Amino acid sequence: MSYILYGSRRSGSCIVELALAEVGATYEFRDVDLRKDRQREPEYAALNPQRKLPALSLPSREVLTESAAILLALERLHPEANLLPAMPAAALALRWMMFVATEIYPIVEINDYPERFVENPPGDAEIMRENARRIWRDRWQIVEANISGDPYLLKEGFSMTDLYIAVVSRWAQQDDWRPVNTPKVERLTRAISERDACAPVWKRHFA
Ligand SMILES: N[C@@H](CCC(=O)N[C@@H](CS)C(=O)NCC(=O)O)C(=O)O
Repeated sequence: MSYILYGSRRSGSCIVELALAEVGATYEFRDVDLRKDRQREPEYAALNPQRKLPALSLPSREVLTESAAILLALERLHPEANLLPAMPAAALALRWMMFVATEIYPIVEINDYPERFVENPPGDAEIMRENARRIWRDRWQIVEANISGDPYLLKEGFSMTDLYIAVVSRWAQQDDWRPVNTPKVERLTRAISERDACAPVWKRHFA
């Protein structure tokens, strides 16, 4: 049996889909349309009580959630795919994947659903969203300053952290800001979008 990925266009499921493509796994994609709030429905909540994407059902039918945990699991399940380099470079890759997963990714909920975080929407929600975007930009500049490779994060070459950076960097409506302020992130993202395994997936999500 193959993997089953629950996802939606341009969302965190794209990170997992890119990793599945990199390891050469077959998978079935089940669309849970975020634009129609399908992740809130009971059927999906039974898979992920947090009602967020992505979720990945493993061939063993264990269901995993949390994008970073899913990538770590895929790395362990498919060691031949080299999603991580050898130590000590792997430690750096993990450091920056967890930075994006824990310090940047959560901000997208404030950007996309600011009304969840304020008592008086819509006025307060807009202020909340603007603050979220400012913090978002500050944190991406930290990532930018720590990209030591070219085009990838590490000078040792590609790692799964590059998939994570490429997808999350597309969010929060920063299309004008990004190229000017984070050119290394842009170069890395372009390289991911052009990798043989990733290109078809990237096109489906971001073309
Ligand atoms: N910590 C989770 C965050 C997942 C997450 O925020 N997913 C977003 C899509 S990119 C989502 O499903 N949002 C819907 C919602 O908040 O209602 C992970 O890394 O997988």
